[in-house]
Amino acid sequence: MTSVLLHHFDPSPFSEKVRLLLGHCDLAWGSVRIPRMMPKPHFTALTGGYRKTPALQMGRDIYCDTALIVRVIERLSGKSTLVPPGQAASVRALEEMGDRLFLAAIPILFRPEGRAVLVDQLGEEGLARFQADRAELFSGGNVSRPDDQFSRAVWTSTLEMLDAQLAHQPFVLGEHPTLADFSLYHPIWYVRNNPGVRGITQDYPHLMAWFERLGAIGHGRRHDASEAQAHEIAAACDHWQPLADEFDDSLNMAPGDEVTVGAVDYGVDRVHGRLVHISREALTLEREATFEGRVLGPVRLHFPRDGFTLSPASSF
Ligand SMILES: N[C@@H](CCC(=O)N[C@@H](CS)C(=O)NCC(=O)O)C(=O)O
Repeated sequence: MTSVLLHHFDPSPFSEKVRLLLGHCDLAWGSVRIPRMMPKPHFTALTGGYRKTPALQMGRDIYCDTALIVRVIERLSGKSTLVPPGQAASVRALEEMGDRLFLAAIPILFRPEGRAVLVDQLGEEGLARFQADRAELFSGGNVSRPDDQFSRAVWTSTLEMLDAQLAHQPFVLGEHPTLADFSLYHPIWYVRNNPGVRGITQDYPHLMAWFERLGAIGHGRRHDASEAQAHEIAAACDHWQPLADEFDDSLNMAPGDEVTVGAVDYGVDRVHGRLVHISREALTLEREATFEGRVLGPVRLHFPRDGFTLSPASSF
């Protein structure tokens, strides 16, 4: 099997969602650490400008956004319990709840006690650079940087609901972990990782027991790989990953068309390439990757359809 590489950085909550899932699925994976903020020259050489963390690489195929990455991992692992057939809609809805909870977590990290820890970690100047980078991340999309009011409206009520649900069952949708659990875990992990604000997750005993159960899964069979090695692996690979479904031509676009793809929420930088495939769940385009003048060859980028737009290149 082509090796699986995760491009990520340690404190990244969306990366933790994937790391834990890789552990649960017992897949061997290469950990490629990337910078926490722009510029990320090795990473964007592969992604064509997509900047969000994480991305999953298999040879010359790069999967962007955890909504798609978790489904790629689910298929590789053959674990049908991750999206039980009778609960696919519930799993999807809870994944979206996890995304909202992540947004609600951000202002919590910037409350005075959380901010003090960030200053310890990054220094005042580092934190200022981090905030400027995230202001840029949240510009131009349909989701603006969340504020404290949003956070207070969403955080407590969501944790209360989850705690009540977990009083009846070990995992969010029953006896076994599903993708919903991994999607809801990481925003709580994000807050719990900051000792200044960790306490606000404490008053939910069932939720905390669930959190410990999931955290105990760990990251599984992880080994380190450098960004340069990830480039070598892409350049040396001689095959593509399979594409799902027939080409969906309902968007009046055809394979080979010059297109751009970008997220609609935040981190909306558009990636330019030739259209390869439109399936029910993914958009795939191909582009030539180069790094510091060296040709790495063609790479395919896969994005979820939901949350991304595809446009003819001429319209930009
Ligand atoms: N919808 C994206 C969200 C990913 C996301 O927001 N990741 C954060 C880090 S946890 C990010 O990209 N931050 C900016 C960066 O890493 O440059 C996904 O599910 O992958």
